[in-house]
Amino acid sequence: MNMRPVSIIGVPTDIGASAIGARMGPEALRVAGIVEAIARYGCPVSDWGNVTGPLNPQRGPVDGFRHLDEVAAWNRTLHDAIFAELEKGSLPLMVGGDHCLAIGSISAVARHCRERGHKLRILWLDAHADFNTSAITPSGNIHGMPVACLCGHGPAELTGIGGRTPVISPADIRLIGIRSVDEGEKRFLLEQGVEVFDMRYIDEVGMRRTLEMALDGVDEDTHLHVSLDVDFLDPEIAPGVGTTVRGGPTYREAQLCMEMIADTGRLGSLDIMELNPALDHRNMTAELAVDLVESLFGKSTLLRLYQS
Ligand code: EXY
Ligand code: MN
Ligand code: MN
Ligand code: MN
Repeated sequence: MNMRPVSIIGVPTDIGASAIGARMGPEALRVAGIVEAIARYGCPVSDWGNVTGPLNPQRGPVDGFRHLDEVAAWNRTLHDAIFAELEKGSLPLMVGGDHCLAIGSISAVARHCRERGHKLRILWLDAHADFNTSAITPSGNIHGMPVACLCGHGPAELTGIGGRTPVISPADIRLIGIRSVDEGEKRFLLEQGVEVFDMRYIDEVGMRRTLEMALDGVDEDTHLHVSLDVDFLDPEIAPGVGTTVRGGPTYREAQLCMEMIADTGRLGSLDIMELNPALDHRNMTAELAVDLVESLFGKSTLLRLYQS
């Protein structure tokens, strides 16, 4: 179970998306009780409020990118905020906000790992691969590009945050739950050798085997970063997101995924992204995300103790 103090950092922006609303995600997660849920499992937790950045100008793409300057500004701020938390020995929990912001959080995590000699493993839980570039994107939306940017494919403003390009190698990341990938993106993923556990794979071998594979090699020197895009979840249980795709993990599959991550004891940082309260029903998606966070922070471990 995690014993590090958890630091919540809200990032109220939808700067990397074309649909607006994810800017309200941090507040919806607070209303759903994210702070209390973590505290319940014995973790010290502080909510540091929200970082700030440029407003969303709602412009169209320029040279294949929507809002590049603004996206870069938010991510630089985030890198600094999250890096400072890691240096204090805290476990940063970024609540978004759209998924382009994982460029900033993971740049900070990768720098921390580099400087402290930790191995890095990223689990990217998403319906999408987020591996587009300006040359192949169908939308110009940078929330469809963060994994590519982190692997060094993107504009210098986004690929070098934290002082080194590429920030990560494809070998550091596992994509899980994927079921919507653009044609050019598919080819690029294959070419770069990114390991993808798509829904077909999960259907065939189950969530348990999938997580065993995705966590293979994680040891006591590993910093485990989880980047949860809530569109990972089936839209029937998680409608509050702008980019729903049918056929995602069920409630129990998602819980098992979180429980197996908790069992490693290596969770070092976490992003919860893309929640769009304007599309939600009675905050149910935020409440589900909080439920999953409880499992990540040891809910099932406690149940097992009671049972034995
Ligand atoms: N692949 C599509 C695009 O690049 O426009 C959709 C990306 C949606 C990204 C969502 C948040 O994960
Ligand atoms: Mn560390
Ligand atoms: Mn995503
Ligand atoms: Mn997604």
